Amino acid sequence: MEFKNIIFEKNDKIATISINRPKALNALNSETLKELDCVVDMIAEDEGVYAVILTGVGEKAFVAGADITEMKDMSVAEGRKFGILGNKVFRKIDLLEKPIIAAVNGFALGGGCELSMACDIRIASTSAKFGQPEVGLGITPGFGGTQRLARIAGMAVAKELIFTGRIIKAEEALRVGLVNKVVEPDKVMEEAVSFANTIAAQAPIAVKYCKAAINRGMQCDIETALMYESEVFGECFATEDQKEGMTAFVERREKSFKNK
Ligand code: DAK
Repeated sequence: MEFKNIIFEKNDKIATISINRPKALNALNSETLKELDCVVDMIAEDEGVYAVILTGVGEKAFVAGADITEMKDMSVAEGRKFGILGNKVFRKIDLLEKPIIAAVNGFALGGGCELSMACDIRIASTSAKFGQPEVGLGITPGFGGTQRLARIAGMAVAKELIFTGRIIKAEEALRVGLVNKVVEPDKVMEEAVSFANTIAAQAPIAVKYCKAAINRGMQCDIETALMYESEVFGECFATEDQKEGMTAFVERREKSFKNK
């Protein structure tokens, strides 16, 4: 399938999505959001994809936010439509039953920071910058920023960054727990691929259940969360990969998972 604003690549078990509007610092317009929506559906249905990487084309930006040029003159109805579309796509990434790694190669501002936070893991370049500058534009973060930043980095950090709109460098993002690892700019993709390959070597159904258990568990009380954990733990025993993983251990041989 041909896309205008994104590049989709598949290499063995790893799918890579690159937002491709470098002249606008990869800002998210409606067209890009629709393409993202479509590519996430494609990836969800592809049993051969075990892990996903999301990045931005160029050396300057991951995503510099929602497209301000497009949003500037939106009516209330258009703004609502845009917001619904964005939230739908971001939630789809949240619920994607495959791990997704954001390779943050530059600015991740507003909707860009929010997009990175919808991913499971963030690898940042030393030149990456994160922030939620929406209040300076007269709006609130609208693609989950108030909720995901607080859940990832804690309420105090979320309030500080969102109330002030302050943009932070990768090192600070690492210190507050917003990113998992910081590497030199030319190593971001390499590191993301290495993470993705390590994850893709595990039993994919188990990884899928872990993502669901962590995400769902963070939204409910510990008793319910632990019950859900027990449920997915039990479900693993219905998979061929559980038999393979444990048999390979006992037989002291290499395991070969089949996503079954
Ligand atoms: N939208 C559109 N174009 C953008 C853009 C953006 N967010 N960010 C940058 N660009 C464009 C610039 O207009 C410029 O285009 P030309 O003038 O060359 O045509 C080009 O990218 C290069 O940018 P600069 O010339 O500004 O580059 P600098 O190095 O000087 O500055 C910068 C880089 C990232 C500091 C600066 O571009 C900047 O401050 N950009 C805006 C960052 C920002 O405020 N991002 C947050 C956007 S607000 C909603 C849900 C969510 C949202 C909204 C609604 N609903 C529920 C309805 C989300 C809102 C946001 O994300």
